[in-house]
Amino acid sequence: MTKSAPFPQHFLWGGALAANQAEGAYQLDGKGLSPVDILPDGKHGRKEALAAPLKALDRTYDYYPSHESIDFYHHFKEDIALMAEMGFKTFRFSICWARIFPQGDETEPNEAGLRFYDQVIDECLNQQIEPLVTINHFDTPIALMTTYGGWKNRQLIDFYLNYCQVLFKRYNGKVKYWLTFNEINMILHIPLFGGALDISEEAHPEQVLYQSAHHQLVASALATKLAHEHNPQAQVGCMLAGATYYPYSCDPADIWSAIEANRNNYFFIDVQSKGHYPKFAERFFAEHQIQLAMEPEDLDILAANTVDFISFSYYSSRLTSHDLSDKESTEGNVFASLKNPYLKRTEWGWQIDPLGLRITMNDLYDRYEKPLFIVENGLGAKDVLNADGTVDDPYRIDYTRNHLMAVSEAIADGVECLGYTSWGCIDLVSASTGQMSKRYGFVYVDRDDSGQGSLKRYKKKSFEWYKQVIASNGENL
Ligand code: BGP
Repeated sequence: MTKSAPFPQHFLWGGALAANQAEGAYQLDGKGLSPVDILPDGKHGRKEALAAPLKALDRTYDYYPSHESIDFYHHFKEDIALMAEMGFKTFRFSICWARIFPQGDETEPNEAGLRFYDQVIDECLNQQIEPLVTINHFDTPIALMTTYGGWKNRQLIDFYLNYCQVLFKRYNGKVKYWLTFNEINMILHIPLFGGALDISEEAHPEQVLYQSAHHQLVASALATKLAHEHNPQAQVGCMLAGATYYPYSCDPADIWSAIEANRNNYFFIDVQSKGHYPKFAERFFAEHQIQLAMEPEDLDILAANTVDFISFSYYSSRLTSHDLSDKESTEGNVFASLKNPYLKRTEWGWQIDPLGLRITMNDLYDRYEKPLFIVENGLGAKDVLNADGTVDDPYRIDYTRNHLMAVSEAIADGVECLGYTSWGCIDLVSASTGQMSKRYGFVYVDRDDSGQGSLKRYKKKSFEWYKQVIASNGENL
């Protein structure tokens, strides 16, 4: 199949992992606890623990998937070599805050934690792979939740900036692309991951969530400023759990519901990209009795330090209506969506909508006119490792091909796009289920849902396919 528009010459092809779902080694070399480290898997109370994390801290579970994960901590050389073999131009990974500042609030960093990332970054550079670093991917140290209450506390801005300062200084000249917060809008939906928050006992949860979001938005703006001070060439991006909401029907009430749902998502990027709170926020805050506490300089900080590019994850479009009561919903990337009769679904009920990626890209570009970077996209599936060590995953090839076709269409539409990093390019622990059996990778990792397996890596069929896609710069999809 051929693409419909050429990908730009220096398009950053690659893949993405996150520390909390891949590294393991959860207490090694002085690391403090991260949110995932207190969570069991999906079959043993993950949802409940996410909803009331402070209670989860008092409990002991049989098995914590993140404690070993795929042990990227000890396999990173082998894994980055596999990425290089596929021809990756970039590798998106995150730094675990609790490796650098185990309690989050220390003044001096943990040298052993930094040494790990020195090696990861050097290994990328040795292989001519551009590191794309997420500073905080669902990874605010647990100690900042227990001691300070998480991001609802303004002091976290200072702790975060101290952490950023260490990274920007240490990796100056080595890392050019930074993302300040993974899926910043997720704070509203998974407060533990997004903001180290336990809102289960809060009298007015929405107030807490938006106040915490404000702190993150200020922190993100100040981090952008700091990154540019260290290196004027640095490129700092925001990161959104993207996906346009469609209206269920042409009933104007449905159209309005979709507009509101989309605004709820754009809210964050409006601030990070345009530098101010959107006008619609005023009414939303008033109607929801939300009053943001701000310092006098906050609005200036937001205005002066907007992001250089807009990155986002895309798994599926979403569907909404003014009346949800009589309609069937389906699973998705945390956000609820109605079932779209025009779309097929994955084994986990996530709807498959490549055209939705083109729509989302056009929406984001029309609204912000800044380069986009697709930093997560992929298919979670139950792969089977054959006796001869092969894995046939034509469904993943189809999914990725169709989404890349949509990217090329969006580029032809005039959208600037810096690159594409496939999510979980090497199998890792799923964020929602805490299980290994939801696999995204081009590389299979021998590990099962109970933590058994050799951790040996195997190339799937999609590995060779993606390799030739990159080698042809997207000519051969
Ligand atoms: C995004 C997260 C990722 C990743 C992905 C897939 O929201 O940024 O960390 O996990 O979703 O989700 P899951 O692992 O639940 O299939």
